Amino acid sequence: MKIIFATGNENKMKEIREIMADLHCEVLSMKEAGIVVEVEEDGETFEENAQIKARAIAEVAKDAIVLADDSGLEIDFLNKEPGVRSSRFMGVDTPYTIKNQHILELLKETEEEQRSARFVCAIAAVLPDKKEKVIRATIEGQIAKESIGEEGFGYDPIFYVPEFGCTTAELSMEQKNKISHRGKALAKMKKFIIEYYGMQKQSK
Ligand code: ITT
Repeated sequence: MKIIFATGNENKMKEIREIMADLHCEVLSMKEAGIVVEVEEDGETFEENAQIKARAIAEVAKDAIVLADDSGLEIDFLNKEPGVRSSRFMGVDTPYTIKNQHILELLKETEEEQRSARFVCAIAAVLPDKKEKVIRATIEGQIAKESIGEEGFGYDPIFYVPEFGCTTAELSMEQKNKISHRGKALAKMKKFIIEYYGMQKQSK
C-alpha cells in the first residue's frame, strides 16, 4: 500500500516520515508522487482544510491512501489567532524569525497565565475505496518569553512546553513527535489505518 501525503511543507514531511516509519507502507510526498495541485485552503477549521487538501489530491492519486495535515498555533490572548491562518500570518514568505518576534512583542506585557497556547493538527485521510476519516490532536503550552532553540520549524522556538521546561525547538524530532499535535494525530491515524485494513481482510 502506498501513502501519499498532501503537503508541500518539507519540515512537516520530515516529521511525518519518522512517525510513519514503522508502518509497512511506502510514504511519498506530493512531489515524490509527481503530483502538482494548487489547493485553496479556504475552510474555517483545521479539519475542513485538511479534508480539502486530502480530497483534492485523492482526485488524482490512484490506489493510494491520501493523507493531509492542516495545523497551526492558537494563542488564547490573540483570540486563537493565527489559528488556521498560521502559515499565512504576516504573509507566507515572511521569515519565522520575524513572525515569532512579532508575536513575542504582542504578548510582551502579559502575565504567564495569559500566555496559554496550543498547537493543533488535523489529519484527514481519503482511502482508495473513498472512505474518509479526520483526526485532531493538540499539544498545550505557552508562548515563551523569548525565542529559543534551533530544532523543528515555524513557531517552535516560541512554543514553551511546561512539562519539559523548554520550547519544542529545543526537543529532538523524536522527542517532539512523541508529544506533539502531529505526532499524536498521526499515531491515531496509523491505528485507524491498521485496524481498517485488518477488518477488511477479516470480512473477505
Ligand atoms: P501544506 O498546506 O502544504 O501542508 P503549510 O505549511 O501551508 O503546508 P498549514 O497550512 O497546515 O501548512 O500551516 C501550518 C503552519 O502552522 C505551518 O506553516 C507552521 O507555521 C505552523 N505549524 C504547524 N505545525 C507546527 C509545528 O509542529 N511546529 C511549528 N509550527 C507549526
